[in-house]
Amino acid sequence: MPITDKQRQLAFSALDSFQIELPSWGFANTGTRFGKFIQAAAATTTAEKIADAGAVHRFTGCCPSVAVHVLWDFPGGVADVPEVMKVAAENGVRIGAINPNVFQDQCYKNGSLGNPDPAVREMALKHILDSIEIQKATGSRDLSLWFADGISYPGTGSIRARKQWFIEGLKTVHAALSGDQRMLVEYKPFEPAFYATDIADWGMSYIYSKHAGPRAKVLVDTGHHYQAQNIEQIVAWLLSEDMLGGFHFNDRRYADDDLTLGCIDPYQAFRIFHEICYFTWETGKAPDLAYMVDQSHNLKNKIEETIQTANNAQELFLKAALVDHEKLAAHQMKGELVDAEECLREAFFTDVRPLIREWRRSKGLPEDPLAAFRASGYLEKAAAERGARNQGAGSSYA
Ligand code: RM4
Ligand code: MN
Ligand code: MN
Repeated sequence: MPITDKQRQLAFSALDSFQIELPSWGFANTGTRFGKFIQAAAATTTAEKIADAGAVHRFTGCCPSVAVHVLWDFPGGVADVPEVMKVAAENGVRIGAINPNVFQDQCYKNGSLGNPDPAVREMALKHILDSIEIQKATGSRDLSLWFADGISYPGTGSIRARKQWFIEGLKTVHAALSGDQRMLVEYKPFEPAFYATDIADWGMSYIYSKHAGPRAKVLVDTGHHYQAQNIEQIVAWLLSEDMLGGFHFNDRRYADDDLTLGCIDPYQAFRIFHEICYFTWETGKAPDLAYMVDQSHNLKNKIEETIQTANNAQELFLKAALVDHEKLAAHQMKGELVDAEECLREAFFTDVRPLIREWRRSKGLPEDPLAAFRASGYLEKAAAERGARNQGAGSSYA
């Protein structure tokens, strides 16, 4: 489809508005539960992770913030904030969502906020409240909550008691927020719990958020659904209820695979973005959402894969922004099914890459971020500096 001036304008403002946050953990040596394949250039320290995220932002121009995990990136708690902020500023990025970690320590075997032991619930709560202090000190808007809580065998816990403990805990968390801070409640159907996860789906996230208070919103991780679930319908519902806070983007084929966004099913991400763009068109205002990546880069080079992710996200968002909404709405109202569906297909199959290249040129960004990154020598330098240390990293599962 030939691009009109109006579309070019629309495309540029869509690209100007679209930013996606990178996870610090996406640059570290990660693996599957069977083992890790160590990369010489992978980041180990928080400073290295932030430097890598900064490199991605320099080449793509659409990833200005980095989500952090408190235990992994702030081992010293709030005392680490000045140093982390300094590194972020040096690398041209800011600190994004703060992710407390209440799933790794030994005490959390039977859960955190849903643990039957009040002392463990208290510990989890304290860690989350400490994380809010980090959130305040870094000026981050979102506290991103994911819980591994649940039970793995029928009868081994009270589902209703655990729900109640969660409600109490989340209310206390909410009460500690101030200013424009929000808390995002992520759901996941299974893993690591394999019988009943305490926040298993969007309905549970919604109910917990409602109990917690108005600053609590639902976080949709695209990998946290059963195969046949209609994610864009969940998105549309949450949007219409003003209960959607943001996303963890990744692609999947089987379960929570954490693959590159768009690599398996680009039409899925497009359909999600379409619901958002359609909502924006209808209401005249873009919803206030945190777009974040949550991927585990185990095989491909981590920085290259992150650049691919950012490129894919931009392309799919732009395609959704180019849907002719007026036309679509008219066809929907008249029940013109084929024409309505064709509106979506027309936009999805438009090659938006030339437009994105034009936009990049206009911003002084490289037209091809991946090629520019490869030509920069960043990877070779990182491998030389970090290689010896990474070689010594443990790679076994057990
Ligand atoms: C979960 C979920 C969370 C992430 C943890 C480590 O599957 O996606 O967002 O923080 O993994
Ligand atoms: Mn996630
Ligand atoms: Mn996940």
